[in-house]
Amino acid sequence: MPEKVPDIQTDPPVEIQQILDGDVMAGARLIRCIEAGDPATARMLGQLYPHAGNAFVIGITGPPGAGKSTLISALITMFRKKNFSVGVVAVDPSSHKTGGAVLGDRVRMQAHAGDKGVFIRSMAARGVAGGLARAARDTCLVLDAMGYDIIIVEPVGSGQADLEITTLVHSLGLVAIPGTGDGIQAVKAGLLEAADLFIVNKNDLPGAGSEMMTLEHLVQQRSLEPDTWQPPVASTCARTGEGVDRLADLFLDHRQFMKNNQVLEKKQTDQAGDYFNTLVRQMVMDRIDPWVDRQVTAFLDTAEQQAAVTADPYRVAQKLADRLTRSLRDVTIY
Ligand SMILES: Nc1nc2c(ncn2[C@@H]2O[C@H](COP(=O)(O)OP(=O)(O)OP(=O)(O)O)[C@@H](O)[C@H]2O)c(=O)[nH]1
Ligand SMILES: [Mg+2]
Repeated sequence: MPEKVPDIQTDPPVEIQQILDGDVMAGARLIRCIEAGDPATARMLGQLYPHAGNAFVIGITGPPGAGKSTLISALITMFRKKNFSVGVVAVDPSSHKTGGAVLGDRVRMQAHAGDKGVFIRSMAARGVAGGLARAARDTCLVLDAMGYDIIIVEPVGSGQADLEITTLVHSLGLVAIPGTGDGIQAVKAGLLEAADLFIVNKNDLPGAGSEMMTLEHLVQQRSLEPDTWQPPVASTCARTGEGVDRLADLFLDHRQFMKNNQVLEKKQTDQAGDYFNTLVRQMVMDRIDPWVDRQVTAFLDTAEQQAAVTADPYRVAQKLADRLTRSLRDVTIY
C-alpha cells in the first residue's frame, strides 16, 4: 500500500531544528515529501544545506542480484562496530516485482531496525516524483544534516553503467559476482574509471579467484597518474560477512586518501556544480513543459492544422518548435 504523503507544513510541520537534532520521524516525513516532489521542500533543503557536507557518501553499484543490499547490511554492522552512524538510501526498480524489491531491502537490512545509529530509506523508483536522481540526492542531504557519519547509496541494480551515481557519492564500490562476466561488462560500460573499489561478492561460489584476477589485471592496466588512488579489489561473502571488515576499512582508506590529497574537496565542488545544473534544468523544465503542452493543444485546435500534422508531423513540429523557441524570448511562461 502506498504511504500517505504528509504535508510538510501541517502534518505536523517539520522543523529545521528537528532535522538537525537527528529526529528520525521528522527526517522520514521530510524524505516522504521529497519523494512526492513537494516544491515546499526546496526552501527547507536550502536551510539544511549549510549544515550538511560532513557525511562520507558511499555508493554500492552493480548488476541486479549481485548482493548489494546484503552487502550494505553487512557494511552497516562493520561501520557500527567502528562507532560510525549510518544512513542508507536504497533505490529499487520494484515495478516488475510488484513492490517486492523495496520490501526485500527492508527484510535484508532489518537486522538494524532497532539501532538508533542506523536510518534506512528504500525508495521505489516508480514512486518518486520529479526524478530519482534528485530525490536520492536530496535524501542524502537530509541524512547528512541529521548527522549520519556515513551514507550508503544503493542505486537501481542495472546491467548498464550506472554512471549517474558518480555525481552523488564520494566513493564508489562496484560489485561483481563470480562466473558472470560482470566485471568485464562493467568495465566495458565505463565503470573502470568511475569505480574506486571493486568487490567480488559471493566469494563462496566457484570462480571467485579468477574474477578477482581479471579485475586486478584490468585495474593495473589503467593508466594512472602519480598520486592517484589505485582501486583495490576486495573479496566478500555478504551472507556471512566474510571480508566485509576489510571492505569497510578500504572505504575509509579511500576517504583518508582523498582528504590528504585535497581530492574530496574538489569532488564536492564539482558535484555541487553538477547538481546545480540538474536543479536549474529541472526547474526550467517544470515551467516550460506545461507551457509547451498549452501551445501544442492550441495549435491542434483547427482541423486544417491537425491534417498537416497527420501528413508530416516532422516538418510541422520543426516549424512550431522554431516559432516557440523564438517566442521564448519575450513570453511569460507561467
Ligand atoms: N551465495 C551467496 N549469496 C549471496 C551473497 N550475498 C547475497 N547473496 C544472495 O543473493 C541474493 C540477492 O541479494 P541482494 O542483496 O538482494 O542483491 P541486490 O544486488 O541488492 O539485488 P537488487 O537490489 O534486486 O539488484 C539474495 O538471495 C542473497 O541472499 C553471498 O555472498 N553469497
Ligand atoms: Mg538491493
